[in-house]
Amino acid sequence: MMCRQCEQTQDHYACTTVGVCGKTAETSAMQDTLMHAVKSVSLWANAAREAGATEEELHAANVWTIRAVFSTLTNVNFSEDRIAEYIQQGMAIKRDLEKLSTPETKPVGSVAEMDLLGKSFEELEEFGHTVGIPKRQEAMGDDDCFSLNEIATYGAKGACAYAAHCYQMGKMDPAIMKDIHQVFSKLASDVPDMDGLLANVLKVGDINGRVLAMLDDAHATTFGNPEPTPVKMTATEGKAILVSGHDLVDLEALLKQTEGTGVNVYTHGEMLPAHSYPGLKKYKHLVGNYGTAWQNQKFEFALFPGPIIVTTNCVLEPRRAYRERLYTMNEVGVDGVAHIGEDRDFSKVIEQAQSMKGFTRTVEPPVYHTVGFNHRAVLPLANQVIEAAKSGALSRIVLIGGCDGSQFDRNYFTELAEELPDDSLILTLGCAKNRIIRSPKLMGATLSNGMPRLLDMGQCNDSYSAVVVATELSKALGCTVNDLPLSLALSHLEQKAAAVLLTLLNLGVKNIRLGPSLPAYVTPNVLNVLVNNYNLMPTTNAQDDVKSIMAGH
Ligand code: SF4
Ligand code: SF3
Repeated sequence: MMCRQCEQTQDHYACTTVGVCGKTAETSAMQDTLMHAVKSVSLWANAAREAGATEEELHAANVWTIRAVFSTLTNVNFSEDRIAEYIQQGMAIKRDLEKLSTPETKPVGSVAEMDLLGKSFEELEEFGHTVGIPKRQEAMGDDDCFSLNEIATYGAKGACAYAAHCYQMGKMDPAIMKDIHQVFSKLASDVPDMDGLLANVLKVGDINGRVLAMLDDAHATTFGNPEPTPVKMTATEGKAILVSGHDLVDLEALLKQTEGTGVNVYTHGEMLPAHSYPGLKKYKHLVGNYGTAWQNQKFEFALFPGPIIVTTNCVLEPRRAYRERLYTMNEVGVDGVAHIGEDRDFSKVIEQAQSMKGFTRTVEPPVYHTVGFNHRAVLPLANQVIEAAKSGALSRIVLIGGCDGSQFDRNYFTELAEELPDDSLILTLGCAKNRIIRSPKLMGATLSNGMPRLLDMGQCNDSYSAVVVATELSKALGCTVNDLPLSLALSHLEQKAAAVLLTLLNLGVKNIRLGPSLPAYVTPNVLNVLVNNYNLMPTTNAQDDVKSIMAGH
């Protein structure tokens, strides 16, 4: 196996025997086959479009693409069976697409011609070894071009995951799907076309920006505009179900089904911002948040006194202590763990919650954390922010966003937040916030004008908020985003963060700090391009980086 798609990869090189995430070599090979199938389906989807196929005819291919790709993200699907199922579905879809294309639009080459329909499990896995990183890199014959191919692949994975979230709310943009299929078609080629591959990387950034805008709109349309809301971070006596992941639609379905059952619902990890949506917080039994970020779930889930539902990333191979009360949904999969289907029938989960003790006492005094500083809530404060900056009450805005993880050096981001002067404003996004919001130094901190210093903008899915705020502030101040008193520090781990980074780069945003280490798939030459064109900076240490940030760098 060779997988290096995430930041926590072994020795910052690649996972070669078993994933640091727990992915086996067998599942990794199966995922390599699946990604090859995605490229094949993409080639045929392009051909069908060129031949005049309607969006209705392409619908199955569109939905399959985003879901199949989402299943290959870090910490999403460890089930080889489920990955094999996606491959078979893809191969059947490919055959349908072949019928929609014409001899003139028909793609050629081994990726287009791959056909694994009906192949055995072993054959599917075996095929993966022939299309893994080493083979493809060798075929391309140019490490820098292959690095660009990988950057676009991982960014496109993140964009597909966000598109899958949109689709949960019934939103899908045919123009975006066309672009996604074009990106994967380009990635199917092993021609070392440096300029074309670089353009493909930026195209992924553009696509992801559009997907994030659609997701932001879909959330607000479905659940109302997020608003600052204090969330109880401590337990309430009673039966309980915990929901993790990013998918608000699943949470809503659970809230509807648990209403009146006496079972309380808690959010975990990236579900925390759910409390800020009027359409969700209206449920009184959505009582609070439990736990921290994904990497602590083996301890936190074991101690939770009720069943746990993981709607999307991140899931870890469960301990025996909670395996029987863990449920996956959507693209998430772990062998031997119950999976809730598309009907979102939670009756078994509710039954199990009712049979368990739940929390036996309410923690007093309760602790609260305020969420909901989406761009819709922050922009009305823009004048206050600008006034504060002009009067000297606000020295700098620092956005700290992205993923959390188990490595100790991820404390860098908390230290960075703590080291920043008291007159700076900190915006957070993604599960990286989980360490920061518990910092005694930052809890409840305010600027001299009374504004909270820590504004929680939401999930990584809400990254569009940061783009809107930066763009609107730059308009109000008559400068570019790069001239704002704004610094960005991105804590990356998985492919959604890679997609957000590409979106920022595509928008021309410079001076981003990236850590805790650089991706293993970026070669020194490609890194030079990113440094020269975007002044992308690896994180160093919090003290030095704060000095540099406060000096405007
Ligand atoms: Fe390793 Fe990350 Fe790949 Fe898992 S997803 S196998 S941790 S590189
Ligand atoms: Fe976190 Fe998995 Fe990336 Fe949504 S939940 S940010 S790591």
